[in-house]
Amino acid sequence: MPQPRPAYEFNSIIVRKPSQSVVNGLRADDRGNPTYEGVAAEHDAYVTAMRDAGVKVTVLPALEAFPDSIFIEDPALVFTEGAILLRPGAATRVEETAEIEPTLREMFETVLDLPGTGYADGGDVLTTRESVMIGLSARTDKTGAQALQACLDKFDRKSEIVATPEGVLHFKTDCSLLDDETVLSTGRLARSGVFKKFKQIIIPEGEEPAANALRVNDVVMVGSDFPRTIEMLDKAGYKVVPLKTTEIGKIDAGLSCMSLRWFSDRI
Ligand code: CIR
Repeated sequence: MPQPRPAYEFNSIIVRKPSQSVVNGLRADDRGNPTYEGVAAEHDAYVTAMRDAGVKVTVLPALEAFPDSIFIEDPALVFTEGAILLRPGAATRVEETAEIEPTLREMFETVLDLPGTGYADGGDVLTTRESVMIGLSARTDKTGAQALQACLDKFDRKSEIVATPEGVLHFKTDCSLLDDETVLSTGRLARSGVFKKFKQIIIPEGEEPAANALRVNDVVMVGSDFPRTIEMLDKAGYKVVPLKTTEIGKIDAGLSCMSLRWFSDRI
């Protein structure tokens, strides 16, 4: 049987430009507004890094009515097999799904709707080679997670529902995939035992927001504000690309949030 493609191999991503309203993005604790210029610069550098990593980037226009719409990972999920339209768990973000839908219908042959009435955010979904892990959080409820499992069944993707530590926005706020056998995780998430089947690299204490890193093809993108994590991954043999996340960090976002990533067999 042919080996499945590594879960971090991508040739396509979709991003959405930040709106001026991004300064009003949702956040759990107020550490001051990000600046529009700062977010835009971080977004531009991200797009460049993606192109350098060998990915075709589709850039969608900003949506002023949706301050958090730059975080395009949350209203949908994408795979080689097709796309899934989700129902974000924050009231101000629910309609972002309708905004992304026409693009996904154009780019994917199969587009599924999350059935039922539950909620699920893409930030709670970690796609690994063996299964799709769905974290329950304040944004993803059990009904939504189970509805998502029904969609994933249609793509023949195994899935499992797991827990997100209390007070953590999304499952992937605290972890990322480094390769098919290895995850980068905060200590608090690793202690829950969800990554028993993986090698685990634990984030140094105090650098927890670095856990939302992003492996894309040969490189691992990591927030540049986290030198100890960068050094640790570098020593472990990963090719690290540091990217500034200071401004998006003020509205609880990290590197995975800014793209929908998949391997398209149509290009
Ligand atoms: C929100 O609270 O929805 C945004 N301010 C941050 C979303 C981050 N997205 C992600 O982790 N996938």
